Amino acid sequence: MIELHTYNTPNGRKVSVALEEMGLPYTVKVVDITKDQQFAPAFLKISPNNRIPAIIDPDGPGGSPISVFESGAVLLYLGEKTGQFLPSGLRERVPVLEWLMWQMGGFGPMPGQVHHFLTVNGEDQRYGLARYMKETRRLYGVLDRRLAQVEHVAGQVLVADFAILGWVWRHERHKVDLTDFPHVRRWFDTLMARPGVQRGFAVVLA
Ligand SMILES: N[C@@H](CCC(=O)N[C@@H](CS)C(=O)NCC(=O)O)C(=O)O
Repeated sequence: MIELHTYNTPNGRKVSVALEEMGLPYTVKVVDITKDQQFAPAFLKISPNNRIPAIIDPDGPGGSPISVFESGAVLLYLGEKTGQFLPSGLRERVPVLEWLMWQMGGFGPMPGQVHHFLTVNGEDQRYGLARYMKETRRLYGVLDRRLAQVEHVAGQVLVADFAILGWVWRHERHKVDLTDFPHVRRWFDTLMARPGVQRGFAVVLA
């Protein structure tokens, strides 16, 4: 059974959602990042960047175990392994890769900075919070315009949606009102109504 090493965060939830949607059996190994468990030598062996999530698949390629870190790599690995939520044709795969990389490079790091600066006080907070809230809203605008044209970011529901969903799930925490982004709201409500997504958010990760 796949071991999911994770915690109750946007990046951590992407993978529990994907595993549930794919119907893959897995066990959860909680890595409590509030207690610095991400620095434990055993975890660093599978996730050298000391960040969750990571997985160990005992039944990896060729039948031998493999570990994967970085949530985007984990999602692509699981999509490739199962043939689900990741198209095989290159033309269909390109938008999945585009929107997955868009999430990994921006729509995660930027709202993550908002979460951080909300915990900072006074003058130290002002510039950082204004900068990252502005950039986060810009990214929501990009996503909203995309979702005005297509039902899901790459057409049908695919791993890129799970990656982005992990962060939109936290929109209240980074102070974004989805009524300002109606297409994101429609997409978010549709995905959150899926039984697999609901299981992925319900599994205890802390
Ligand atoms: N690019 C990484 C980012 C992972 C990441 O930032 N994880 C956070 C929780 S959401 C973490 O483990 N933080 C622990 C730390 O900062 O030491 C991924 O997508 O897997």
